[in-house]
Amino acid sequence: MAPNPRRARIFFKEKGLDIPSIEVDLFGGENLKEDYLSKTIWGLCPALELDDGTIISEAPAICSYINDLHPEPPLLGTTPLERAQVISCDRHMENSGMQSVIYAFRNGYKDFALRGVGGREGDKIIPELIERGRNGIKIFFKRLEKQLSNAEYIAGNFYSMADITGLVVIDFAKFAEFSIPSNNINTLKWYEKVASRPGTQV
Ligand SMILES: N[C@@H](CCC(=O)N[C@@H](CS)C(=O)NCC(=O)O)C(=O)O
Repeated sequence: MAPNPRRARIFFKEKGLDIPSIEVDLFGGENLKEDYLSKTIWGLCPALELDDGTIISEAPAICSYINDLHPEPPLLGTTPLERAQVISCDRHMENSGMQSVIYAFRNGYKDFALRGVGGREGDKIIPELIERGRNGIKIFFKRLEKQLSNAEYIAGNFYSMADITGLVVIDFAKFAEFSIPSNNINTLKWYEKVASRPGTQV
């Protein structure tokens, strides 16, 4: 159910690639144990391990690497401007959308009482931040609706990594009991289109 590994899985599937994966038990804290930390000191998933043992962490870095090796279909745009728009929108999906859902979900999740921040231990959850997260999700939905009133997809009139992150954020928001507001017609139309793609069924 973890959203960031899902971003990478969808990206691979959209590229038609079958990349073997190993599940890491985040709820059980496997990502904080020596085995996983010896691969990536940041303790976060996903991480892509190459045949020579090199590790690439951070979903957008993994996607960018794969996109350069397998340019078709293009998921980061086809011109420098499109690429800039995709990266910009992807970051907004993450910083404004994903971060708000994390605040709202994580700070109310008792099993993570001392895991308030991903990838490390010892930070108490802060229930007051739930409200900040919930407010952030509302603002995110409003802004996404506006963004999608200008073009068919989040970064323009082409499907991209930003749509993958947007979809993943919205599916993850269900854990914080949020769904697309019923009068956000542009977002609902967009969601139907991206959620029904064969590549997103992971
Ligand atoms: N910015 C990172 C975020 C990675 C991240 O936060 N991953 C979560 C899973 S969705 C994680 O590994 N959490 C570890 C934890 O909760 O301790 C990315 O793009 O990959």
